[in-house]
Amino acid sequence: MSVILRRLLSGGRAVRPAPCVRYSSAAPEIHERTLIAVKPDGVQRRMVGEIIKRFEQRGFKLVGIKILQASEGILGKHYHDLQKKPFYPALIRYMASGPVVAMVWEGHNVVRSSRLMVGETDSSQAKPGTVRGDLSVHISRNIIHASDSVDVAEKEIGLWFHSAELITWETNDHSDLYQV
Ligand code: IDP
Ligand code: MG
Repeated sequence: MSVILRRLLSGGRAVRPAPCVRYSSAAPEIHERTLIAVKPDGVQRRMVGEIIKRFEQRGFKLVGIKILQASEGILGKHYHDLQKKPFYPALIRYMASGPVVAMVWEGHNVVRSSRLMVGETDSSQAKPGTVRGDLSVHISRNIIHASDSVDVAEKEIGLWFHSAELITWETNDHSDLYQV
């Protein structure tokens, strides 16, 4: 508020300006990352863009992305904990049935938030508004993977990506380029 405006509002009396409070423009540094993978059914159904859109709109930052035909070696490590499950062989066949789009997303609480965005493992139980709840119907074709804890995310990112494939980038303000 200008000094003149302050005087007017205070009936002409001189008013000591309010102490200037400086807010730091630097946002806290956020390093939490998670592995998101569009599974072969999601790629086949052309859902990659829809899924990226949701993560971008939420405000997360894409720091790694690639399309690959996952080997049985990588899938065996990725789903190591499920080896004894009856559906394990079918799961590996499904995950190897076509290309996967693997991504690393970064942001505040990204692991927890992305699990909520992805929804329940069983698509038939996944809430509307979630990726699985909106785009899939069955647990065996649930179109997306998201790491389920920060520790697991770190391991999964290390399994699917070389560190040189991950890009650390700053958020710039390009608003001057988009003024109409
Ligand atoms: P998540 O993907 O939600 O973390 P997990 O329990 O880690 O779920 O299972 C990994 C994947 O294994 C699931 O996303 C799904 O593709 C598959 N899966 C899990 N349970 C079943 C099942 O009962 N039948 C068939 N496939 C399953
Ligand atoms: Mg899991």
